[in-house]
Amino acid sequence: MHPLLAPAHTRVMGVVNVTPDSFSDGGRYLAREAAIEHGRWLAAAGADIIDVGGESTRPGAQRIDPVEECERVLGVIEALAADGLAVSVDTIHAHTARAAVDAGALIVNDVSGSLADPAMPSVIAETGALYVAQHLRGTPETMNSLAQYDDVVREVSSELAERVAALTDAGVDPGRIILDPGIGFAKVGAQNWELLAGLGELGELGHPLLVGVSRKRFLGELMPPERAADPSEREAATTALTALLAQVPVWGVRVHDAAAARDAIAAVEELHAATVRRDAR
Ligand code: PMM
Repeated sequence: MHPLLAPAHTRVMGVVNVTPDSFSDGGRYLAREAAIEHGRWLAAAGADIIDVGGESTRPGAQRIDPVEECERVLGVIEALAADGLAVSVDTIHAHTARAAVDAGALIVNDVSGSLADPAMPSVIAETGALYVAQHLRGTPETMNSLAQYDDVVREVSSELAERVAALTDAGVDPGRIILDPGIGFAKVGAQNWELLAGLGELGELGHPLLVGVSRKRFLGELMPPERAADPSEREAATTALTALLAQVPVWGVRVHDAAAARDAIAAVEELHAATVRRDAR
């Protein structure tokens, strides 16, 4: 078993979005340096894995070319991997996935679960990378219109099982596949809460689970209107969910605030250990 998948506390995956400055090449260099610094800062704050992405996946976001995407992420991945950090690459492109693994990434985090690029499964099989298959319907442009379910947990579960079958048919080791329900990806409002309530059922697929709720829109929907639109206001709700996810337990959480997630998980672990001690009396 890969050490990153071995039984341990819930892993914290810290997010680094590499967005180049549009003003000049100098600005691009600064964006890269800033991204590397941010990755180091997340690791120091307790992130076990640094997730580097060069393409926004927000609803309606513009797609970018894999060559441009590589230019954004590879230098960041190389620098963080050279520091000895566990790095994942957030990409839907097989070309970028292969280049990122060559640059030192251990994990390919694909929000499309390989639906976006038919070459992805064979790249994962060939490189032997760990692979996060996230549930998605359609593309970031179309996903919200496809958020129609009779039973969101059952349907996400069976669609993820289909992704696992496609990956293993291409030669991917099932022991290296992590599954992610894709909170906010082709799910709206209450569908996200139902999925979180149904994680036990998704766990029955037999793969580690990664969950990303951090600062997402569905958390803003709980808040008074004057705070609803600001993602940074969603941190308390994010951290509350991190604690609950650590109790499920899930394998990992993908977050922006690594320190808050690390502390929440440490508190849950401590409480669990105290409960075990008391029960043994
Ligand atoms: N969410 C976003 C991007 N990548 N990857 C995985 N595996 N799971 C997620 O939930 C996920 C992801 C969108 O969040 P961001 O725009 O804040 O990075």
